[in-house]
Amino acid sequence: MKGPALTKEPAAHALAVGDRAGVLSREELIRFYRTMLLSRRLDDRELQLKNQSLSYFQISGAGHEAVQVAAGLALRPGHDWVFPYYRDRALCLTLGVTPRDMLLNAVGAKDDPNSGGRQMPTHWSSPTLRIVSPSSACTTQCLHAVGAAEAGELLPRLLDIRSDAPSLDGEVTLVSLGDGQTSGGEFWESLNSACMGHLPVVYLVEDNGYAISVPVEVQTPGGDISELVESFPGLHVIRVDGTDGVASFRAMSEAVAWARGRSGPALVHAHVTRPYSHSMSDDERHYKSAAEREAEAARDPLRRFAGFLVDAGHATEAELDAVAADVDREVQDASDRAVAAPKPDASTAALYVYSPTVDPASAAFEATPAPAASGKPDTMVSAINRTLEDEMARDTRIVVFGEDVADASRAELLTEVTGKGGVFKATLGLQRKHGRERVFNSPLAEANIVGRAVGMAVRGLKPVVEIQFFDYIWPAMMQIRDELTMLRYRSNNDWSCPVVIRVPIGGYLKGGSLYHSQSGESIFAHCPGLRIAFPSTAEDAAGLLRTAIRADDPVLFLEHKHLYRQTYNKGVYPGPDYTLPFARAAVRREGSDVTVVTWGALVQRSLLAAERADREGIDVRVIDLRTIAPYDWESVAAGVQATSRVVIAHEDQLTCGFGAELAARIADELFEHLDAPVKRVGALDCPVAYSPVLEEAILPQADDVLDAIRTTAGY
Ligand SMILES: Cc1ncc(C[n+]2csc(CCOP(=O)(O)OP(=O)(O)O)c2C)c(N)n1
Repeated sequence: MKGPALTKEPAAHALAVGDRAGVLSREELIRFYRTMLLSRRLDDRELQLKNQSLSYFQISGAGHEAVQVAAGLALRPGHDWVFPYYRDRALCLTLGVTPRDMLLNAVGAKDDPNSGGRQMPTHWSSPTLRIVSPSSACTTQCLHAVGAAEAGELLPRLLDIRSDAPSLDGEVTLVSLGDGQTSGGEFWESLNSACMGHLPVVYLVEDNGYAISVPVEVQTPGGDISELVESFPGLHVIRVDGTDGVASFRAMSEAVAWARGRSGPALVHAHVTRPYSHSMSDDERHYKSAAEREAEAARDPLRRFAGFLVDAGHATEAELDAVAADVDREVQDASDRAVAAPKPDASTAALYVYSPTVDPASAAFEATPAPAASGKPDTMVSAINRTLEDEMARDTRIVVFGEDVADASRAELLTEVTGKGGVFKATLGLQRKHGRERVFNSPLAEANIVGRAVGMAVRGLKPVVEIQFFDYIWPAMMQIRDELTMLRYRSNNDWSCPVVIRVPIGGYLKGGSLYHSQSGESIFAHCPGLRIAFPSTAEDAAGLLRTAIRADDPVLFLEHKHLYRQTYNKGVYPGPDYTLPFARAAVRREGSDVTVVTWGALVQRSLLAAERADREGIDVRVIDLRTIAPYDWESVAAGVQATSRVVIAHEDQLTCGFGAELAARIADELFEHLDAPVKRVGALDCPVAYSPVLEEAILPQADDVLDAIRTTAGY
C-alpha cells in the first residue's frame, strides 16, 4: 500500500464540513445540490460515452444522491475510512474524488487513479481519501470495514507503530451497500463482529427496493431490513427517507456521531429510488410498472432538493440554472480530458499481481540457520507454533485469529483452564504470551476470518489467520479469490492485504472421512495473486512460514495434518531468523533413472517407493516441491533432463490436480528430453471415505507410486 498520506488537499468542489450535527449553511445547501447534480450529470455523460463506444460499461448512482452527499458531509474526508459500493458516485464526489478521476475510470485510461484501467467504471479508490478500492462482489466490503475498524482500535495500542501512524483520534468506518446485499451472509457476519466489538462502523443501506429485478419483499422477510437488525445489541438503527437531503444529513450525522463517540456501530436504512435501470445491460421496464416508475420520479431527490431550496428561499430558479450550467461545463471539460487520455500499455497487463518490492522466492530469503539452533528434533506442529511465537515477538503488527485459536480467553477468570490453542495446538500459548488483543477467537464463520483480515491488512496490520480445516475453507472462497488476491491488482498497487492463511489440510488420518481429509491446492493455484506453501518437514515449515509472514503477498500456508506429529519429518527448530525462499525445491533423494516430483504427505510415500524401486535396480530421484505458487520449475526441469522419465505424485485427486499443470508444462517445454510419457499418481476422483479400507483405496499409497515408477522405467 502506498500509505494513506494525509497531505493532498480535498478537491475544490468537496463538501467537507465534518461533524455538523445536521446544520448546513445556505452555501453548503447549494453545494449539496451542486454535488447531487454533478453526480447525475456524470451518470448521464457515462451513458453517452458508453453509447459512443468510448466506455464499456455503465451503472449509475441516480436516485441515491441525497443520502450519499449527506453521508460524505457527515464524514471527515481523509480521516475516516470508507468502503463504498458501485452506486456511491455522489458520496465519493463529496469526499473529494473528482469528475475527471471518475471519467478516466470510465474510459479505462492509463492514468485512471482508481485502478489504472483495470476496474469497471464506478469502482473508485483513493488512499489519500481512505476510500478503499471496492470489488464488484456484493457484500464482501462489510467484513473489510469491520476489519479496518478493528485495526483502527488496535493500532494505537501497538506501541511500536504508534509513532508513525496517522492520527486515529475518533475515526469511523463507513460501509455502504444495497438492500439486496443485506441478504448476503457476510453482512450478517459483519454485524456480529461489529456489535461484539462495539466497533465504530456506520452501515449505510441504500434501499432502492430492487436488487437488479428482485424486489425487496422477495429479498428480505417483511421487506424492511432495519426491523430485522434492530435486535443486534449495541447497533443504533436509524431509518430515513434517503431522497430527502436534509433529513438524510441529520440521520447520517447522528449515526456518525454515535460511532465517533464510541457508542458502537450504527446502521442507517435509507429509502432511495433507482430511476435508471440497474445498469446498461438491464431494462427495468420489464419488471417495474409505469405507475411505479412515475411514483419514483415524483420522489426524485434532485427534484425534491431543488424544490426545497427554492421554496425555503435558499436559491432562486435562476441561481439553480447557473449551478447547472457550471456543472455542465465541469463535466464537459472532464469528459474531453478523459476521452483524450492515453490508454494503458499492453505490456503492463500483468503488473502488480504480486508485490513489486518483496519476492518470497528471492535470495533475500535464502536459508540462514541461526547459530543458536540447537536442541532436540521436534514435530512440525511445534515448529509452526514456535515460528508464530517468535514472529509475533519480532513484529507487533501480527495478529492471530481463527476458530479455537485462543488459549487464555477465560483464563483470567478460571485459572485452572488453559483454552484450546487451536484444534491441533498450533497456536497454543500465543494468547497467553502476546495478549488477547493480538490473539483471539473468531466466530465460526470462515468468510468472517478472511474478510476481517483483509480490512486489517489494508490498515497495516499483519493478520496470520487460521482456517480450522481445509475442508471448511469454502465459505471464505470469495474473500480469497475476489478480495485477498485481487486488491493489489485492481487498485494498480495502491492497496494491498498481505494476509497469511494457515490451513490444516489432507488425509491419511484413519477416520478423517469426507470432511476432514480434503486436498485441493490446485484450486488455489488457479488464483493469481496468491502464494502457496506446502511444507513436508518441521524445518521447512518454520522457514517457509517465516518467509510467508515477512513477505508482502497473501499466502495460503498449507499444513498437512498427518505430518504435524510424525517422527520422520521432525527437525531441530532452526531459530528465530530462519527463512526459506519459495520456489526452492528440495531433492530428498538423488537418482538417475526416474524423477518423482511430489509434495506434502506424498514425499514420504515417494521415498518409500524409491527405496523399494532401488531394490529392483531403479534409481529414483525424489523432488519435494515445498511451494506450489511459485514453484521451482528449474529443479523439475533438471530432474527431467537428468532422468528422462518423470512421475508426479500428489495426494489430491488426479483430475485437475496440480500434477496436471506440471505434466502439461513438461510436455510443452521438455518433450525432447522425455523417454517415456509423464506419469501421474493421485487420489481417485472421489471424496475420501471413512472406513480405513476405503480411505486406503482412495488416497495414493507408496505402492501406487512404485507402480508408476516401474511403468515409467520400463517404458
Ligand atoms: C456476490 C454477488 N452476486 C451477484 C452479483 C451480481 N449483482 C451485481 S449488483 C446485484 C444487485 C445488488 O442489489 P442491491 O444490493 O439492492 O444494490 P443496488 O444495485 O440495487 O443498489 C447483483 C445481483 C454480484 N456482483 N455479487
